[in-house]
Amino acid sequence: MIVAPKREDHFSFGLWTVGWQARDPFGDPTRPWLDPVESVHRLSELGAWGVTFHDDDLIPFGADEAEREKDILRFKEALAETGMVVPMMTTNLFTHPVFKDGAFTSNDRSVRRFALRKVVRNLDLAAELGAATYVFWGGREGSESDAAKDVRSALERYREAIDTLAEYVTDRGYGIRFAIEPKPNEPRGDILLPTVGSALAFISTLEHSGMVGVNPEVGHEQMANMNFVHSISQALWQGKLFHIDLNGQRGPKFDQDLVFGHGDLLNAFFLVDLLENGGPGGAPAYDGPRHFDYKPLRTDGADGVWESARANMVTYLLLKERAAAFRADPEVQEALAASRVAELAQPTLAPGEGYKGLLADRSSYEDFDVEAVASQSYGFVRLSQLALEHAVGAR
Ligand code: GLT
Ligand code: MN
Ligand code: MN
Repeated sequence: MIVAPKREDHFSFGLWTVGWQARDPFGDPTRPWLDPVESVHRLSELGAWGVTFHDDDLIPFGADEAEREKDILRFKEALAETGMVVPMMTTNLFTHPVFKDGAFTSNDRSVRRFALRKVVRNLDLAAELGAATYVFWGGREGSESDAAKDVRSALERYREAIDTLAEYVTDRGYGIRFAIEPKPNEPRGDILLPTVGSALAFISTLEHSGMVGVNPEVGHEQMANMNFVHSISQALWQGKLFHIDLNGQRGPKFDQDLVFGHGDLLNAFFLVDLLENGGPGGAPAYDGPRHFDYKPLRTDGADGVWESARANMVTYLLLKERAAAFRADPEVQEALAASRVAELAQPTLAPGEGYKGLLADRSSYEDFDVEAVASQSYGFVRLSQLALEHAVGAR
């Protein structure tokens, strides 16, 4: 049975996703401009809960104050009419040619100052609209030539930018948290903070690190050949999963931004299982928005835009249902026990033991039967197959 998305599922979409006119590096747009007001209404009708956007998605770059006010007002009316919320906002620091060498890390200092001002302006709007999270995707922060970018200085300028903006938000009492979105390449040849791991390491250097987390995107991590479930697990383990961009990708190639699940389906299954059942006692491990950052296929018309929006949500819900069935199956529970998956949560040392107790324990080394333990089977194949059978609905 196909499940219907509801507000309580907390699904959100970027205006730039359904609104993508399908311009790519080789071809012109295949779809007309889509009014953000229409997107809010259509997404709401489909059962979504929120919309997210870059400043320029709503207000064209360079618009005067009167035009800006008008665009914001119309948008607010659509939100009020539908009850849709704005859980996240972000800044376009990549489309205009002024950002061709980056924004916070452009070699040109005046560009860096302009970028900060562009963000500050939109942060005020984010606070006004009640956005809890502000995303930083540094698509242009990077280089094509190692001769052209002093990467250590670039990281220092990145740090300076995020700390300056964090101070602004703190001083204003906005209560907004920042989420850095990693990507390995495209549009730059190499982008700074290419993976979740790099972003987490960078965040630990910040003065305001407590209010900065990550916004990992399925496809971006997979472009770097990373296992998204591992990346998300580490972000959760460090308490840094502030937001998530769900979509699909088929291996390390250009950023496909497919519908969620239309890439690595099994990894999507385990991701949903982690988000929904990976918390203490099987509770959700993540309670933020289930945000889709995808592109409706360039081949499709308006029908495909709304069909793909629906597909993202339905796929998520189907996988959630499948993951619940997987967890509830006694055969799976028995297989998990046989594979000793829960045993990993048990500390390696006994309470208060320390290395001295370990050295005194002959069973840990002198009397340890290496060959017997080496010959045991962990039964991981059976467990994996059970997961697959649940994922495809065979159980
Ligand atoms: C851009 C990018 C996305 C980011 C968006 C936020 S913009 O479309 O490809 O992955 O999440 O800036
Ligand atoms: Mn992407
Ligand atoms: Mn994204």
